[in-house]
Amino acid sequence: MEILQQIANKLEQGDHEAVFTLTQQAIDDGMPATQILNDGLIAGMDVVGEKFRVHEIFLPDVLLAAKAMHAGMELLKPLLIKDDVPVLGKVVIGSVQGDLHDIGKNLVGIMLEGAGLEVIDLGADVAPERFVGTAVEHGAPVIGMSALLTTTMPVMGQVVKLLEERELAGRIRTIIGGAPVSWEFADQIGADSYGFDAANAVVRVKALLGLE
Ligand code: B1M
Repeated sequence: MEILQQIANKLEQGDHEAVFTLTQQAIDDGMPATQILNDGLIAGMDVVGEKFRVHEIFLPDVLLAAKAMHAGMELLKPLLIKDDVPVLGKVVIGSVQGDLHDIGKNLVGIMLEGAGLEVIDLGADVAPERFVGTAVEHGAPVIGMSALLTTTMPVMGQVVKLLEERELAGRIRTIIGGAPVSWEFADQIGADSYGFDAANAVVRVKALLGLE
C-alpha cells in the first residue's frame, strides 16, 4: 500500500507510533512535507471526522487520532518552517473561547512562522479579552481566530466588537478560519479576512499586513 494511504489509515486507527514512523519514512524518501500533511495526515483526519459524524466511531477514537496527528505534525513542523526567514510582522492566534480544537490552528501557526511571521500562539479556549489584550501588549497588528464548532463561532464576533469598542478596529485587523467558518460569516461579524486553509491564511495575513 502507498505510504500516504498507510499514514491516513494508521491515523484513523489512532496509532501514533505507526504514524510517527511512517511520517519519518516518507520524509526520508524525499516526499514533500506539504504532500505528507495534506494527502496523509489531513486525509486521514477527514475520514475520522466523517466516521465520528455518522456515529461509526466515538470521542475516544477521535482523541487517539488527534494524538497521532500531533505525532506526525511534530516531524513535519521543522520542514514547514524554513530557517533564517526575516520576521515580517506579528500575529496573535488562538482557538476561541469554548473551543478545544487546535490542530488546524496549530497548522496555521506553523505556516505563518514558515512565511516569516512572528506568531504569538495563545492556545485553545481563548477569551476575547485575552486576544485583544495580547495584541495590544505585543503591538501585533493582526489577530487570527480559529473555531471548529458552530457554538463557538459567535465568540469571533465578540472579539471584533471588543476591538470596535476600544477604537482599535482598523489598527488591529482580524482573520478567522475553521471548518464551519466562511467569508459570508466573516462579513456578517465584520471580521477583516477569512482563510479557508492554512496556506490561504498566510496569503490573507500578508495582505492584511500590506506585504502583498
Ligand atoms: Co471535535 N468536532 N468535538 N474533536 N472534531 C468536529 C469539529 C465535528 C465537525 C465532528 C463531526 O461531528 N463530524 C463536530 C462539530 C459539529 C459542529 O459544531 N457543527 C465536533 C464536535 C461535536 C465535538 C465535541 C462537541 C464532541 C463532544 O464532546 N460530544 C467536542 C467539543 C470540544 C470543545 O472544543 N469544547 C469535540 C472534541 C474533539 C476532540 C478533543 C476529541 C478532537 C480535537 C483535538 C484537538 O484539536 N487537539 C476533535 C477532533 C479531532 C475533531 C475532528 C474529527 C477533526 C478536526 C481537525 O483537527 N481537523 C472534527 C471533524 C472535522 O473537522 N471534519 C471535529 C484537521 C484540521 C487540519 O482541520 O481544524 O478544519 P481544521 O483546520 C483547517 C481549516 O479549517 C483551516 O486551516 C486548517 C488547515 O487546512 N483553519 C483556519 C482552521 N483554523 C483557521 C484559522 C485561520 C485560517 C484557516 O485564520 C486564523
